[in-house]
Amino acid sequence: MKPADEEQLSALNDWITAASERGAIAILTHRNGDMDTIGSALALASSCDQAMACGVHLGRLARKMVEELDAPFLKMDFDAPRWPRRLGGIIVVDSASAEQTGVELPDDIPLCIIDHHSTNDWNPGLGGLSINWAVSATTQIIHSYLQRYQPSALSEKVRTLLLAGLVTDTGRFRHADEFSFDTAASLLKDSALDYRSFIESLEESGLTRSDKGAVAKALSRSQGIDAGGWWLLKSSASTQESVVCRALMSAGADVAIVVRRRDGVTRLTSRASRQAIVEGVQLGSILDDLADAHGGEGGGHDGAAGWSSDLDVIAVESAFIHALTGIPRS
Ligand SMILES: [Mn+2]
Repeated sequence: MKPADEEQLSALNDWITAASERGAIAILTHRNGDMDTIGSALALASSCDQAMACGVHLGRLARKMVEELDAPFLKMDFDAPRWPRRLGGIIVVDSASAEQTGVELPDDIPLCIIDHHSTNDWNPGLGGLSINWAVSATTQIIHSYLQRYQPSALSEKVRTLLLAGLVTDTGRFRHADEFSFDTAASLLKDSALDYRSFIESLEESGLTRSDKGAVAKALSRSQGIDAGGWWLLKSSASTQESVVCRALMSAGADVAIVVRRRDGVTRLTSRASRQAIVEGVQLGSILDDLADAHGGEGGGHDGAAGWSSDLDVIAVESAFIHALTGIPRS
């Protein structure tokens, strides 16, 4: 770990100590919570009596994991989030912007942001702290903190949550680097966790019959386009966009996009191959720029990013194709 990272962990420890003296700490996840955000929030909350993990919505896998581990998670109402009366601070985990939390944050409460997205729109303000590491998963930052300051919090349950965030955010270690393996090895060391059955339980697709039907239809609608130097596969889906994207990537896409229109919002989900990233595609910044130019909210990682806006499906697709076509293949 770099000395600067050590300093940030120490600042985090001071921030948490000060906040817990003022009152309760809400550890807030991003909406449609994936395993990285939910695992980070639950693991960090378990290390502090004053802290509670909370958020507006859990994704399917995270919900299943929370139920299986019987982990305490407070579901919030996005219209009227109820915060504890004496709130000492809010820690937002794995969220690239305030909008991504899906709730309005009270403006007089100190904020701490813990994130790993390459695009990040936060301004933590007075009394705030921002920790953004270029790591594969936010759970790695939480693990580094717990290891250093709260090692007794690293129970089997917490290790499982942290590992689940790491395994899913690295796409089963496909987007891993040396530090991801370091974290994984350290989580498994002296642990009773059975890695094989853990992976099996993560991989149960959990798709319902109607999800499977929707995925099959989305695949039958897919189209291939030469977008400049890039082979783009695109489709639209009513649900399970990331499953459809993964299938399109397996079918040889440099870049895959899936769009969904619901409740007046068009959501574009995108993925890029490692080779495409190396040769110049950075989806997070492409979608961040498109959101700046056309409205809505966009960003993410180089290889996986999203954009939500009120444009129609055709406009969203053409804006993306135009942007991708403009990137020369290096
Ligand atoms: Mn993440």
